[in-house]
Amino acid sequence: MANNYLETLYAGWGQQFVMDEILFEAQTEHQHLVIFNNAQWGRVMALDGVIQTTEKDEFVYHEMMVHVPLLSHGSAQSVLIIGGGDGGILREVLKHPTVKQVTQVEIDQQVIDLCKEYLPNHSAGAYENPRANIVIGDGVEFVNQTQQKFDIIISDSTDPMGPGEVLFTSRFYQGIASCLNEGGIFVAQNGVSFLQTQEVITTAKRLAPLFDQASFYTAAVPTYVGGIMTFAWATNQLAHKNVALATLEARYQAANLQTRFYTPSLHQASFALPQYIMEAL
Ligand code: AG3
Repeated sequence: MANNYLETLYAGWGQQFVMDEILFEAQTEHQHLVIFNNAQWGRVMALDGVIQTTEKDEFVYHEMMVHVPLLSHGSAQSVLIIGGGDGGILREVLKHPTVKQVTQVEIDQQVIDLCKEYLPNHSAGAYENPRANIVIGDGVEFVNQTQQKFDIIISDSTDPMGPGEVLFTSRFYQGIASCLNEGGIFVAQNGVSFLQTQEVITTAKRLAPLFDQASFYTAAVPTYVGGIMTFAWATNQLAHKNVALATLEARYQAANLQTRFYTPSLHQASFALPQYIMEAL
């Protein structure tokens, strides 16, 4: 009989998957990692008891985390990715012809190696792209030490526990502020807002003193259960949040993007927040 995988992110409730086949399971240097096959979602990767990505719905998250900041900016040349070991963010970033150089700082080499092997469609060759520069290391140290500056910084972390915890601290956000180019944009996964409301409040409080604008946008990612996923957004260029639809459409066309979730209209709509989040902020 097949084993079941029960997500342990929340006390008292969690989604469950039938593991038709376990492709890889191990305790890496940093976290517990499992990749399995499921009839509904295809290959699934989980870290420390939390579903990170599935073949079927990864495009929702990766497109929204990449195309919203990149097309809001319009001429981003340099991008920094923190985390994102499965390669989905890197793959989407490299679709942008304006981007000359992408640096990715991932703490766990094994996540990259295993995802290349068992989730090959996530990175889809992106790690071999000459525009990509991969650093194995600590994201907090990197942003506080680098002399480089970036137009876009994307934090594709786990939830704020285990290795991901430091990627929600003021020290990390200070480093981000110091290595973001003028007019640059920072985005970060910020959990499922209905269940992780405190995370949204804490992030807003920590980003506010460092940027002229700290805000959020959302998307419903099916396997991040519990409602809408919240993405933190921070910039000193206020106009980036209100780019005209025609401009977004022109940039989308110019980049020749083929997307399955992202559209310029959805981009604009994603900044509309439910009242319970507005009140919490
Ligand atoms: N990293 C973010 C997973 C967040 C899951 N959290 C949750 N369900 N509340 C995904 C990595 C994909 N590249």
